[in-house]
Amino acid sequence: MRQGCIEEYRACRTIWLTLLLVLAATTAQAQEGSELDTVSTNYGPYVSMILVDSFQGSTTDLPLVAYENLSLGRQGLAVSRCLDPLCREALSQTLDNRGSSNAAGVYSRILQDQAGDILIVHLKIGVGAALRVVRCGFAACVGGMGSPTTLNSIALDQGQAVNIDAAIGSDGLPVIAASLRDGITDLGLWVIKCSDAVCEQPTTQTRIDPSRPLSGRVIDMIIGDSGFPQIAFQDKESAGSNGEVALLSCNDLACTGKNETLHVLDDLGGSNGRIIDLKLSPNGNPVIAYAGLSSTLRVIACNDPVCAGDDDAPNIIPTSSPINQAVAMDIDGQGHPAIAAHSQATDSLEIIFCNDAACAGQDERTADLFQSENEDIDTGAWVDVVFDEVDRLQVVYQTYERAGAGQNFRSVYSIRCVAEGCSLVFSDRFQAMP
Ligand SMILES: [Ca+2]
Ligand SMILES: [Ca+2]
Ligand SMILES: [Ca+2]
Repeated sequence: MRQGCIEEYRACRTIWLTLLLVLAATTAQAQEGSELDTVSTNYGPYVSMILVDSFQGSTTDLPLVAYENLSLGRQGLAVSRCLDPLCREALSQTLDNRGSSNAAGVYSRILQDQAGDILIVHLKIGVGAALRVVRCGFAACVGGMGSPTTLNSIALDQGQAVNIDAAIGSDGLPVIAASLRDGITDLGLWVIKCSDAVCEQPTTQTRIDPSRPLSGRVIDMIIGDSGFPQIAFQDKESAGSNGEVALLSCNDLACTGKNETLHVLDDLGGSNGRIIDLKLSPNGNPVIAYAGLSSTLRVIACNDPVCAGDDDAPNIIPTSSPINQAVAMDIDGQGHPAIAAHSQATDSLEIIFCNDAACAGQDERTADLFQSENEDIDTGAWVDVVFDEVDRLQVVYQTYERAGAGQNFRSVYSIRCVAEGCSLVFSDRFQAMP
């Protein structure tokens, strides 16, 4: 019978299907997706993902993921390129070594420009701190041939960057939002506009509001419908406050002239890092997801392009645990957001699909909740999400195993989700089998 199944696949299809589903379910519990870099043992803070074409152009949904690698001999900004949409196979490489600095790959943001080249902006911190730009021809970025990779440090007029985000401007050149600090002096939110593809030529550096030196420890930047930068950030007045969610809408490529539009929208929860995500809805209006007061997950879907008029109120999305470390959002073809949100209290990651454009009505759907029974395992403190062309949500997230003093194991997993659940990726996995 068993031999017959192997020889007569079709005749035993049901048995094979059952076996495969059992295997897939077992694998799902153990792995919760595909691990991106199986050689490294400690990697994955600051994950940032885009979806790219295959070399042959046959698919357009291959994850390309930037992160910090902390593994011995591989420390620095690293990239994993998935060779299939489910990342069953991936190539990984450290692109910018830590060198003499304390860390590299911090707050990395990966982007693809109109020509298809890959741009990664990240920080080296501590000794040898620098705001770094890495550019590679897509094919050359990981494991392929092509134009050489360019590495560059951006010369800052003042201070050092402590948080950043980046976008490709409507002129095709990079623009960076940064929170700067000079020693113990906070310099607030800045916009750094490059005049060439790798920011080698002098850049335009604009301090947004000198009276708000604590602003910008939380940042997310996009290019708005106007073609100019829009930045959702933590606008902070005093050291003890949580700060507020503010949206800066620039009226030029570099946010110069002290004539940008600023609207303050809501209180922000107390964390630093990437707990705010800004995207454009299909109608061109900003949508902002963030952790608000009392660690509530909130979404503001603005009813105009700059969130003006004091009528852009947040909706609170019920979550299983308080949200306070990482929030990542993308918007599907219908304009409905999906959000990955991390809870420090329970070390868990919740994947939520909204059933309307503003996540209103407290009736959003949790597709999955990644939570280990082992209290030493933290899931999703760094996470990124991107919808593919058919509105499946690609998720990359870090798991962190605290295994005692000096024994930390971090990994990045990729999984694909729809509103009905993340386990549905395994039906893709089955269909993809010969
Ligand atoms: Ca301006
Ligand atoms: Ca409004
Ligand atoms: Ca709803």
